[in-house]
Amino acid sequence: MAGGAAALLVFAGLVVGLRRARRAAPPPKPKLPPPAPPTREVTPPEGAVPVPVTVEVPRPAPAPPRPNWSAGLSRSRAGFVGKLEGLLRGRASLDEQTLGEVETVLYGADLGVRTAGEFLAVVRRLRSPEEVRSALEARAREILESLPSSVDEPREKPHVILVVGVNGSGKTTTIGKLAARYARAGKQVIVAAGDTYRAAAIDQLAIWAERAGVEIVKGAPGGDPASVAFDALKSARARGVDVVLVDTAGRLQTDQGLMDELAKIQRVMRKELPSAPHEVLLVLDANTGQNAIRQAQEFKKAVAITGIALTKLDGTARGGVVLGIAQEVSLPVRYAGLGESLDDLADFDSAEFAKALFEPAAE
Ligand SMILES: Nc1nc2c(ncn2[C@@H]2O[C@H](COP(=O)(O)OP(=O)(O)OP(=O)(O)O)[C@@H](O)[C@H]2O)c(=O)[nH]1
Ligand SMILES: [Mg+2]
Repeated sequence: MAGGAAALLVFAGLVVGLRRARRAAPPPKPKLPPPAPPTREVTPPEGAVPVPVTVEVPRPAPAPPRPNWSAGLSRSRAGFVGKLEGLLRGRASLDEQTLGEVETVLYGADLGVRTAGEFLAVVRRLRSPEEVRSALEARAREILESLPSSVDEPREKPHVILVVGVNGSGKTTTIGKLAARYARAGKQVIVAAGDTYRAAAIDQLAIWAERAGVEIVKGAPGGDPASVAFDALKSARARGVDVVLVDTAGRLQTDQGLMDELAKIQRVMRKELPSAPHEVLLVLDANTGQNAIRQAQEFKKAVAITGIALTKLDGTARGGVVLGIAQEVSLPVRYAGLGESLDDLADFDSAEFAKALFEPAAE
């Protein structure tokens, strides 16, 4: 009996010992993920203004092949400059009859009446037909170089570019090309699919974003373009993105409802970033000739356009419209579309443009 009790005591002692041992050496804890950062309020409290981060204005990398202005403007050169050349060839002097013919050519070109009038005044002051070409080239250059550039001051980050224009002018294509140039300059870019009217427009921008290697922020088709722009800005600010390019649906300058929508997009963006947009790029199709001047005048009334991207200069004889836009609307032409592929967007160069437009035709 005493032996059985001793065995029981030993067993009980063993159980207690084991329990103590377990308590002393707890099992290894499962590995936990690192603690989550404390959640931050992303929506600023009512009335608070986000702290601005001021940076140098990001620059897109240069267009990779040097733009061939001469080839790009060959059809425009054949237009009014070719006609002028034809009529002046073999004339001994700038007599009244010749000046009358020069006047007809100038006013029939897509220069706008102001530029046509100035060019005529320049020609009237000359002594011989041989001086016409270089005198007009010099005046064209002066007109283009006198335009103000308003985007050189340091701005808040991200640099926001709102892209507007009539249907089919080349907005989405220009955004794709610009996004690629900013990305090549080492900038982080978001494109915002603010054309929510057509699902195909969102898909088209997504294809350009992929080609350019940049991110896209989309909304639902039929959604509010202003909220897509707002979301893109919020996301860009949260992640330190450098450039936001906002696509918009094409709209006729005569459609007041749609023009008001542009102002709304601008207002809503300013709730997130009060200085946005830093650039409003009006995309004009050079083929539309003088109508492009009217478009610029009307868009300017709805939003503060800072510059123009003139597209399809490669396929038109109406490149002279650049001068009309510059003079009658007083807006700088920033970019020139010289083709349909990713690399076909050049910085507008006044000197190259004027030179190519007035270049003598190859004999
Ligand atoms: N040749 C040439 N074609 C261009 C240029 N820029 C755009 N295009 C063409 O013009 C057409 C319309 O371009 P989009 O970028 O879709 O124009 P959009 O302004 O976005 O059009 P919507 O969104 O419908 O208003 C496309 O076929 C482009 O390839 C250019 O510089 N040169
Ligand atoms: Mg588009």
